[in-house]
Amino acid sequence: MSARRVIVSAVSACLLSACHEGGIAVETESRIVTADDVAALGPGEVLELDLSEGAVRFALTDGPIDFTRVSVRSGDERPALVQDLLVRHGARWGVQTAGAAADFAFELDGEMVKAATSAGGTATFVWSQSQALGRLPRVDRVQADEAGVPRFIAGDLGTLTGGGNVRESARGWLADMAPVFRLGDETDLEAVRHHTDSLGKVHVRFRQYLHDLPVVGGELTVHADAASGQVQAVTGRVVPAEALPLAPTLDPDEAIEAVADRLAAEWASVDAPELVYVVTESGPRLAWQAVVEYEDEEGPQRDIVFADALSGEMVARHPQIHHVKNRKVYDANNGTKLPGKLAVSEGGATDDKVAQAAHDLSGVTHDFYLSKFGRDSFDAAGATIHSTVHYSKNYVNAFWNGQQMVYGDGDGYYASPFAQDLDVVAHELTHAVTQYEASLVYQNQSGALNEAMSDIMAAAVDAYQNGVSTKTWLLAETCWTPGKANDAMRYMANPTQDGQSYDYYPERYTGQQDNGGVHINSGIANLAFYLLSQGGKHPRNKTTTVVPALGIDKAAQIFYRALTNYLNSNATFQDARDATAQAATELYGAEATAAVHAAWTAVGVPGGPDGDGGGDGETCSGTPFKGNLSASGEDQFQPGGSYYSTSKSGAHTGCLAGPAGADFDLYLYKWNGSAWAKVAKSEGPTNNESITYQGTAGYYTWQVVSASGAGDYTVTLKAP
Ligand code: L5W
Ligand code: ZN
Repeated sequence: MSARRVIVSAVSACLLSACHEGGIAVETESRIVTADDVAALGPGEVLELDLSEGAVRFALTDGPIDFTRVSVRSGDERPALVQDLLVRHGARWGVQTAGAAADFAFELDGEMVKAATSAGGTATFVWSQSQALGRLPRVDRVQADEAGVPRFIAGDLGTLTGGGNVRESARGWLADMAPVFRLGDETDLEAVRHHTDSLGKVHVRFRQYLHDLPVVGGELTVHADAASGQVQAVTGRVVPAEALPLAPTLDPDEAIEAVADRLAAEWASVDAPELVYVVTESGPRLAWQAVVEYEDEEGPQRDIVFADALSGEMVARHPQIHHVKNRKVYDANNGTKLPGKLAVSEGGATDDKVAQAAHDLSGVTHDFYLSKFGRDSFDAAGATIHSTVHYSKNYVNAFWNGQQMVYGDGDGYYASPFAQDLDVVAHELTHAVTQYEASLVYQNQSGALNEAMSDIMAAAVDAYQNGVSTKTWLLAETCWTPGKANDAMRYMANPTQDGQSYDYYPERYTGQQDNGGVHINSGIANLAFYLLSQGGKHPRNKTTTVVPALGIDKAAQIFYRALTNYLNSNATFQDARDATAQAATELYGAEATAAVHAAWTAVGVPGGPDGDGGGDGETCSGTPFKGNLSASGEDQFQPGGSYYSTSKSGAHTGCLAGPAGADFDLYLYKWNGSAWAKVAKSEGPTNNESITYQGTAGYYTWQVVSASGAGDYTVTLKAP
């Protein structure tokens, strides 16, 4: 840096009041900094200027100055990067360095810096933040929170690259920008929604996770021009990991009980407390979160409460007043005019059992979506749920008409009133959710997926309300054929049981009826969902794939995520395979993804890893291993009494051909780190068995067992 004696003219270049003396131009000593001074710094070094020793003049005579490498302070104040000061105060000071000519110069003095750094919301950025900001083409405005994390940046912030997927491109852009927000590897940003507005701007919203915990209130939205991809702003609040606790010290139930007791003498909590970070007015906290319901003088309340996981203090309460259900049920009085006469609305009740059921069961479905997916009503924005009962005469149907649900009373033989069946209500309300999300066209494969989503969520709502049982997998068993016990309208565990539905993709219906088979090909996806939830093989042995059970909760999360993020209006079954696999990977990792692929392969949908699915690839091919079991109860391991290892995920197939008349069974084991765990079995009452198992990398071995009989066998094995 050079210190030179310069004449500062009061009119031309003097930006600082200190160089005025009664309006007369005076001679002032000022240090001059140029680009060469910054270029002379060592790697990572910052030029530090103490302005209490006098003002500094920055001149562009040697070219543009990298202001991210120059800091100024006045005496004991914290240093501030000049880049940061210019971004936030340059416009007010009349200093615009971008594109300025070589004769451009400006001065900073201690008073200016003191005023700038003490102004509210102007926490100084750390070096890595400023560096990342400095990489952006043009920053017009930055607002930061008290901790110095930006919550509003506008300007020309670069371009979204990466082709068609705007969420992925925005995510990539944010990954580059992570240092601006002081985010590191502990943070994950999940794209939750995007939309393009009438001005052609696309807004992509992200939710923050920190140490794999949700950050309530941690959100960023990237705003870009949809056509050019130019990022124009990024807004929201995120929480850096710095200095936040990692683990709770308080018991979740006790912590929630203590805060709920302060709200009301009587309360009920929905679901188990969840560990989260929550953004509060006094900064982020690690907290136990729970939904608590109680009543006070204003009526029923539903709050999300947050108890500090270390101190127990109630650090936040998010009233869900706008989340309180809003339902209206109308009576068509056996006519077809909609919506009919209002029969019951929120907070009320009616003697009409069918109208009351429509009210109650739409409430259960609403609560399911809110508690399982955080979704507030079918539009995810608290829309009122309208239903009409007693529609038409002897009407054996129910539907969502794009705006409301409509229920017939049935004819007493095929069906009793549809509104009294939770499956039907959940099915219809899910049509509304689908309309607002993937908008699956109600025809052919996309229509079958639309129907399947409704049946699948009906099963999940049934399980939410009643627990999982064989009834979970029956659709509309409550209203269907009231005179006949134990039957149902559809059977998700074995779709062809209704005499109409299909359960195997290569055999799907391709005619014109039923909008291209929407209610009958849905069986294919219904069965995939059932197998993913409960595990097992195709009920009619159309394939040999053994699907591992994930449980209905995880399976439902996967399908919901696919519906809301990855399916589009003309999706096919293969698209559903990809969408659910993607959702599974993101939610639960490789084993769940393999289970999803196995489920689609089991129902014959093509497009799996290693080309499996589609009815091909399940034939036995591979290496034959021979053996002999000399009596019932004997067993042998293959290959060759030993085991094998794979480094890849994929299909393991084994086909056993035993001696005629014998009953041999086949098992597959995987080493779980300390023992051999049985992962698949085929125990038919015959000499032949086959298994296809989708597995991750690891050690495997096959076991052949004689249940009865003796003799030579061949087992043909294939591994990824
Ligand atoms: C009612 C229960 C399910 C409606 N709608 C349906 O799309 C339903 C048939 C009868 O699949
Ligand atoms: Zn339907």
